[in-house]
Amino acid sequence: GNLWEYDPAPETASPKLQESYDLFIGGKSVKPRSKQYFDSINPATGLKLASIAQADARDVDEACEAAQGAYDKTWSKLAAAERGKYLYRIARLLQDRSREFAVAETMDGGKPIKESRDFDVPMAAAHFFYHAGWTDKLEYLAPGRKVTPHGVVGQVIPWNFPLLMLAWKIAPALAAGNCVVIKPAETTSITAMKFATLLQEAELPPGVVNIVSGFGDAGSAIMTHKLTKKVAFTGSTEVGKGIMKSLAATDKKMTMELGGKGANIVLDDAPLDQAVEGIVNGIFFNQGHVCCAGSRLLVQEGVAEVVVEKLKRRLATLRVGDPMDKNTDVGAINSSEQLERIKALVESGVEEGAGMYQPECALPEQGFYFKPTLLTGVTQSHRVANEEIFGPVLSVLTFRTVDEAVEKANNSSYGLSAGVWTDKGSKILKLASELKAGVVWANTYNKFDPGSPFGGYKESGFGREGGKQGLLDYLVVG
Ligand code: TXE
Repeated sequence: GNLWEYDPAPETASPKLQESYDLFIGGKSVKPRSKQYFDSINPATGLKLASIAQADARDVDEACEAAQGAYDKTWSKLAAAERGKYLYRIARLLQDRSREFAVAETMDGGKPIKESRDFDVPMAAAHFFYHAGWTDKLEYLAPGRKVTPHGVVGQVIPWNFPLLMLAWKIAPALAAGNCVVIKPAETTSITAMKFATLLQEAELPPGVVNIVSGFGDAGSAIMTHKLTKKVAFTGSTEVGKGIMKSLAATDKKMTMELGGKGANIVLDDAPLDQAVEGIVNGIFFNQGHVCCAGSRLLVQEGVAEVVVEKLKRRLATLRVGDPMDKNTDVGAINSSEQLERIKALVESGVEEGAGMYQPECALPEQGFYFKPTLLTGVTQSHRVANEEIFGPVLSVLTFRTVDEAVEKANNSSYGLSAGVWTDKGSKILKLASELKAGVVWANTYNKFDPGSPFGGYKESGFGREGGKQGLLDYLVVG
């Protein structure tokens, strides 16, 4: 029944991985000037999957020139509805190749195949479908005003939703009439480079989208290039702040989607079994590599003990291991570096006095894995109550009154997401208006739609992605 679900022919199921992937500039596969390649690792095994071209500033320059050329000569000359045709075509091709993309995404990034299959790939297609419909309706975004594209936009994305972040960035940029230079994260370039072949199949005019793989220096070259008039970044708050500094003296438009420390608030009148499912989904979805993860559980004192007991029992039933197994709930940690970060933060929690619970489960011997973890008795001064862990680790705090819940939830440098579990609509409305978070879910968690703007308060960033607001961030409103 879901429009985005689509069963492709079985022969497209193979991920068809190449030994190496080059850059995608001006509609063609291009070798990096430096001739350097780096390894993409399968986090489920720790073994190499493919070699990835390492772009430097020279390649980025070429990509920006190609984007500007395509913008001037082709893309800005097309009738708006023609742009829409390309976006629809991209959406359909993603559906046709959905198994191939899902398998490649899971092998390269470590997320459970059921998530790539049922979430990442269909949502990526959904983003192109949604934005395709906007291309010839942009005037309704700002009635009576002139709306024009920026020209070339530069985009840098992280490794937690490699294909989906690519879609979140490219679809609105193209719908608004811009051309793109984008860099995937270094641990997850494969689906981005596969997407390049999909763009060729869609016969998107050369240069409209350029995809350059590489490290932070290439990302920085995109952000600071004179031709990128608008830049969009998703990644760590630290790198985001560095980019903002480097662009302080320019007139570039910026949007930043940075870290988070989402509070999932359970009131004593909540349906507790439903809440426990939502808490588990909120923090263990994608191994907790989610900027809007519900990584802080705030539970009302009267039900804290029973909620923690229910959570422990539920954690014991999570299947942790091979991401390619259809039954796996928690897959591999994206990289050994991320695994080390998670371990260090969990150790700090225990040193600062938190209780730790992990279910008994055997982890695969090879690869990067971390058990689903509860840290109980966490207080606001603990590092694990404040810092983004970006792993399958839930910090549990308690509160007495609804006002105290709001106070604790808002006591964070971040403000991306929050969840509320209660039986009372009036409490939902009160909390939704008082929580300083870009998205507040009520009696659910991690629900997304291309029409819903997504973005943060405070150090979680600024600008919105998705919906009308997201499109406006890719346009100049005159
Ligand atoms: O992020 P980086 P990392 C958080 C999360 C994680 C931590 C570190 O807590 O543990 O950040 O992850 C590119 N100019 N998040 O080190 O470095 C980089 O190549 C331009 C939360 O992987 O921010 C990659 O493509 N670009 C976050 C992208 O930035 C630069 C998602 C993200 O990498 C750059 C990811 C530079 N100077 C991490 N340096 C979320 N909110 O979803 C690096 N990059």
